[in-house]
Amino acid sequence: MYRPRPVIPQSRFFSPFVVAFVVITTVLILAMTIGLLIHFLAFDKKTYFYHSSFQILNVEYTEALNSPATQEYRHLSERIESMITDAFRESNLRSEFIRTHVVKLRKEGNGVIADAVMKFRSSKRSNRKSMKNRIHSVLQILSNSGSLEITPSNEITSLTDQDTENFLTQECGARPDLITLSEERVIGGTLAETGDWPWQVSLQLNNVHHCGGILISNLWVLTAAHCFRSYSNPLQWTATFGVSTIRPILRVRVRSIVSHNNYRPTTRDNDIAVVQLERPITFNRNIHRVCLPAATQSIIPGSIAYVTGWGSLTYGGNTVTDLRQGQVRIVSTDECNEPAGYSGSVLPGMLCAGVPSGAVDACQGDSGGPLVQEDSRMLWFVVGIVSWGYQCGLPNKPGVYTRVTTYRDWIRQQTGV
Ligand code: 4AZ
Repeated sequence: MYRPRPVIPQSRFFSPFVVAFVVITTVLILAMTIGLLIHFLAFDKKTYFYHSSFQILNVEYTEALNSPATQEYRHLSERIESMITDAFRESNLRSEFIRTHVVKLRKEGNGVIADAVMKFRSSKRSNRKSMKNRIHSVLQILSNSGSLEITPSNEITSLTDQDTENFLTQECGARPDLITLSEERVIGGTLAETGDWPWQVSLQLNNVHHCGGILISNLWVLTAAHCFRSYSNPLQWTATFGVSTIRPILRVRVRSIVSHNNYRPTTRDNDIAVVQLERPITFNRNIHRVCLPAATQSIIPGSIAYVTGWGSLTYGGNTVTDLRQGQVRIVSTDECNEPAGYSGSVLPGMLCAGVPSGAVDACQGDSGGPLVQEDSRMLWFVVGIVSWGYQCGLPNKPGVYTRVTTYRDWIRQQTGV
């Protein structure tokens, strides 16, 4: 009887060696393709900075444009920044353009000139000359778009990283990086990194940290008057810069100390002082000034602020040698003055800030240091000076700060800043 032989598939295409070869080759080719893609998409890229000026024809220069603290300055800078951004987003440079920042508004004739830094990310092999030409042609679009009459300058300068750093550190309140700060359950908050709070000063008595301070110009440090109650001789004091109080990156002697004439130790009213350094310092990435708010700026209850310092982590504890930061929220003076809080001891020249649990707070040794807030343009403003509080880190007992806006004119009278 005929029985068909079972058919054993003998196709040579399915030989295990061939299968293995095909799989390995495919994987290798895929890996190489992915590797090359990653290389060209990510590692072949470099950051480039350019500077250009923009003449604004239909805005008259006024005193309000003299300081980045005013609404006028903020508003005009934001409009210019968004016009430049829109122009690049709609151009063939959209994938290279990262961000622009107006570093200065200046007066020319009756009009305004804005200096802006522009950041791009493009291939290492790209031609910088053709890049300048491409930027130039995109910026030409600005002259006939939007409500601002802008004439872009023909001059586009490519900046080194050092040039860019100089531009940004001349302006007040710029942090080198925008790091997300986390809340932690210690009064000290979390450790700061080099350059995070470049205006933070350590005021040292015979070379030992005694109080915090806030750099407001290349010559002046803002602080609390109570720091000098027992020691008012400038010869005993130095100011240090950098995150470590024991290995500072700069130490400068103090020339003079000016405490507020009406500082009252019992009520702690007018707890503010300015310290003049012996010589002007040169700003860099890790040492530069914070912005001062306008006297009229309102500080909004509930808004986020950061306090920084080398103060103790517990009431009665030791100060620390590495700078710490804590995220808090502004507490309204009414709430702060409730019977469970400070029962009316918080005066109009003071400002409260804390967290409901109390866990993040300033403490002994933080005095004189900054409470800062970020504005819509990522510039940082000092709104408070660490002044007092009932112990540290207790619920309903937020930190109390000198309200900087109240003393804006006093600061100008004493320092010219
Ligand atoms: C102090 O004694 C001090 N919790 C500073 C700030 C606070 C309390 C005390 C705020 O220098």
